[in-house]
Amino acid sequence: MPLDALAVGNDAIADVLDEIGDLIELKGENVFRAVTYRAAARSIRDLREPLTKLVAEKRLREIPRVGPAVAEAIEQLVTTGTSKRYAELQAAVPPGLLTLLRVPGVGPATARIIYDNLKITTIEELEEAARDHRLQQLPKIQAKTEENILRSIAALKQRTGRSLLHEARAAADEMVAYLRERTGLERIAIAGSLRRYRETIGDVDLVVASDAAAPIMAAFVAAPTVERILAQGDTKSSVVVGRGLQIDLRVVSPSAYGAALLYFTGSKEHNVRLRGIALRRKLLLNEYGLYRVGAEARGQEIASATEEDVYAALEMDWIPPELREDRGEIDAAREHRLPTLVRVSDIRGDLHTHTNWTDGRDPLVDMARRAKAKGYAYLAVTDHSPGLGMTNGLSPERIAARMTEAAKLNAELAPFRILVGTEVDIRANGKLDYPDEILARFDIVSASVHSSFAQTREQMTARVTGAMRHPLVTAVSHPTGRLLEKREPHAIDLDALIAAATQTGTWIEVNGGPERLDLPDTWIRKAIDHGATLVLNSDAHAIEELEWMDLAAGTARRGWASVTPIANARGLDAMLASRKKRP
Ligand code: DGT
Ligand code: CA
Ligand code: CA
Ligand code: ZN
Repeated sequence: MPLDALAVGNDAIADVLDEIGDLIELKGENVFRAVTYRAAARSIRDLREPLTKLVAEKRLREIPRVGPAVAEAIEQLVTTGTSKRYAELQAAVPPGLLTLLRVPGVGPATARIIYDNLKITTIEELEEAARDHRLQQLPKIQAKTEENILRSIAALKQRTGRSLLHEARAAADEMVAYLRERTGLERIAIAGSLRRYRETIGDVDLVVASDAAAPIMAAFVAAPTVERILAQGDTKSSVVVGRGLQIDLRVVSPSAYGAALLYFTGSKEHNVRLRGIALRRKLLLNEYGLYRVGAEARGQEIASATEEDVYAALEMDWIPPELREDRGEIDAAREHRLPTLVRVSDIRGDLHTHTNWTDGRDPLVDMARRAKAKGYAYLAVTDHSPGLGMTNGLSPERIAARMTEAAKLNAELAPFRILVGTEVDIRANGKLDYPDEILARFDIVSASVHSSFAQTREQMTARVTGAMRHPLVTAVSHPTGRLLEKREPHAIDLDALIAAATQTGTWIEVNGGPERLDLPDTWIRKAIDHGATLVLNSDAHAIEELEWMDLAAGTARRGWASVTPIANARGLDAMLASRKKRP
């Protein structure tokens, strides 16, 4: 498919060059030529100027690793949307081969072998062949490769095309910053599922208040991150930025900003219910405002400037976006009994983090300094136990060294406190990966499952609740094991897990890792209703990932959480005192 020539960005061109590289290899041409195209693609991703500009100024050869052939292809791609070389390759290579390449673990050579021998061109056929062990009978394909292919296909099937929250947030923030700088807009807000902190995002919705829409529309579609324009109108446009993420932008008059924000924040179910309530009062609610209907009323406007105005006119309290899912929030708002939701600024410390001693990137000193700079009172470092699959898990000697390191840093950073904890593996048989005398040395023991996910619901429930009954276990981490867009939650009885939490005083984690967001929101609400204590964690493996606490807080807010049930919304002493009683 030719690219939309006027709208192509550098990343889109780089993607095509990578694809040309793949096609060259699939066709069986000299691998060196494929390498040339891929090297050029890398250079282009690092460019600080648009290719369209370089083409116009005939400066393509200034790009590192771009020779005459590649420059010609780029010029054709930028001006016509395709290139001669690209078209020839596409004609020469069966289209199914590229499909096979989409499966991680299948490179061009493997794809060739599979296609030549089995004539496979779809992922379904590939899966069937792998199940029947027909792949490992082929030359140069091992049983291990076949297993990897099956696992990759399972992961591909989990993908819905929705984006993870942090990716959508980064793209939205970048666009908002750009529009603020470039245009004279009055107000701009992120609306839609992103404002509601839904766990995955279909597309990003932006609402702008301005009386002059045209320059904002023009700036939006010309933003540097834009790869493709889907629609461009007078007050509404849609674009695609990196990784296929769509951004919708609407410009509304400042007087209707509140009504528009309310409408485009959704959810649709929340909107439908609000509209029903309005209608019963002979009022019409839409994205422009709240109006009186009926012959004599003549569409008289009641409210529209702010969300608060609209909710107030419907005789309810303003509803935080995270609650707008039609899960009882409207009745609660009418009866003035919405919870005061926890804010990320209420969190006093992070109790699940990793360093470069196991699978993290940064040393403890950097993690601690960043945590202190964020305003935290404490940070627990919870590197892994040595168990199955854990690279470099901490031995007793290294735990002792870590205690010494932490004591030294604590002297320097006081009153900030580093707590030495562990993320201890719950083995398949339910046993913890450290003996009790070692567990007893840690301030925080977080237990979690990292293996044998395929156990039955009964086995998994017994395994996890058994660990929770251990007197030295402070918390259970990422309880469902789901990886959004990648892996289903494992089978586990969460009602039983919540019951075990309340009986034993074990905390349940709300993990803010953007792939996890685990415990999920609806279960958070149940856990709170049953009196369980939660702990909000980032599970950071690098200093900047400490910011993922925001996602944990957003998820907890979607679960109607106030500060009350949250262990790490408490100061150091109160938090430590609220741990399960130790023997
Ligand atoms: P997403 O994009 O799938 O993650 O979820 P949303 O909630 O961002 O949905 P989106 O982008 O289709 O629409 C944004 C908001 O616009 C949505 O939350 C509510 C409002 N909206 C969209 N379509 C309708 C509709 O047919 N009826 C009503 N009442 N509201 C709608
Ligand atoms: Ca959306
Ligand atoms: Ca949308
Ligand atoms: Zn972890």
